[in-house]
Amino acid sequence: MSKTDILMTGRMLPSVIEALEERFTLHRMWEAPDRDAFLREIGPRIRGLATSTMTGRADADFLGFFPNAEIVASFGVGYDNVDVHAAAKRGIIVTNTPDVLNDEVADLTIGLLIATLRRIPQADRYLRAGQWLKAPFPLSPSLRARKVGIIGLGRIGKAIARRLEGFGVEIAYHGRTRQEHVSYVYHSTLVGMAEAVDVLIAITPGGAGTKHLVNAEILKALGPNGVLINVARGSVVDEAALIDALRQGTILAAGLDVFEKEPHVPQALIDLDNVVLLPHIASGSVHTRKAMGQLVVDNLVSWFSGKGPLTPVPETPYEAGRR
Ligand code: A2R
Repeated sequence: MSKTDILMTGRMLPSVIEALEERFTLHRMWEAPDRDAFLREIGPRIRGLATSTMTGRADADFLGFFPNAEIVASFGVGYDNVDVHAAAKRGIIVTNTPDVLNDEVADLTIGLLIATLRRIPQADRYLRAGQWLKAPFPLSPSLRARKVGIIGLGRIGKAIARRLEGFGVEIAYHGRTRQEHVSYVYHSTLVGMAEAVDVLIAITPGGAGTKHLVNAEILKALGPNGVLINVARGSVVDEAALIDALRQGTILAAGLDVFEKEPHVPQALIDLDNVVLLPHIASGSVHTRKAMGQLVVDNLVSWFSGKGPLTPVPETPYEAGRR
C-alpha cells in the first residue's frame, strides 16, 4: 500500500522529519524553487500538513491547494498562522501543541521579568564595557512588593502564576471569564487590572480577538512604575504606543519576547535602554521543541491510524466516529 502524502511547510527538527518519513511520504515545501508550481503539482495528493507559525500563514487560498486535506498539524500552541475558520468550513481538523511547552514558557517568562526589573542584560553590558572599574552598577528596580497581573490565565498563565507564588508577590488576572477554583484576584476589565498592579504579563492567544489589547490607555493605567512583559504574540500589544510609553516614562520598562512584525524589531525599541528584547525564544529549548515536534508527529499518526486527533483546536472539534 502506498504511503499517505504529507506536506511540511518549513524545515522542522530532524527527529520530526525522520519520524514522519518512516510513516508517510513527506514533501518539503521549503525546498521547492517555485512554491506555487510545486503545490499545484502535489496539492491534490496531500492529505495532511505539518505547519508552524514560522512558515507563513495557512489561509483559505493556501488551503485551496489541497482539495483532499484532512488535517493541519501546527507546531506551537498559538495557531494564529492557520485560518481555522476556513479549515472548519472544509471539514479539515487543525491541531496545535498545547501543554508540552507550559513549563518552558513559564520559566522563560520569570527569567524575562527578573531580567527586566533587575536590568540583567544592561548589567552584563556594563561589566563587559569595563564600566564597573569606574563605578558600581546603579541600583535597579525590584520585584519586591509588586503586584502582578496576568492577562490570560490559561495553561501557560497558570504555570507562570504558580512560579510567581514562590516569589511572594500578589497575583491578579484578567480574562473574558472569571475562573472558579482560582484564588487570584479577578479583574473583569484590563484597564481596571492595569490600574491595580505594577506588572502586566500578557500570555493570551494572538489573532483578531486580542489585537492591541494592551494599548496606550492600558499603559497609562499601568503607570510610571509599571512593567510590561509580553510572551503572548506581538499583535497583542500596540507596539507604537509601547515605544511612546517607554520613551515618555509613561511606564518604567518592558520585557518582550514577541513583536508585531518579527523577526523585524523596530529600531526605536532597540535604541531604548529600558526594554529587554528576546528573539521569540520562550519555548525554544531543545527539550521542549522536541516534545512539540513529537506532538505534531503523534497527531498525524493518530489521525491516519483512524484514532482521531490528539490535540484538536476548539474551532475544529473532532466528532468521534467521523472517520
Ligand atoms: O478569556 P478567557 O477567560 O477565555 O481566558 C483566556 C485568555 N483570553 C483572553 N483574555 C482576555 N481577552 C481576550 N480577548 C482573550 N482571549 C483569550 O487567554 C485564557 O485564559 C488564555 C489562553 O489560555 P489557553 O487557551 O490555555 O492558552 P495557552 O496554552 O496558555 O497559550 C496562550 C498563548 C498561545 O496562544 C500563544 O499565543 C502564546 O501563549 O504562546
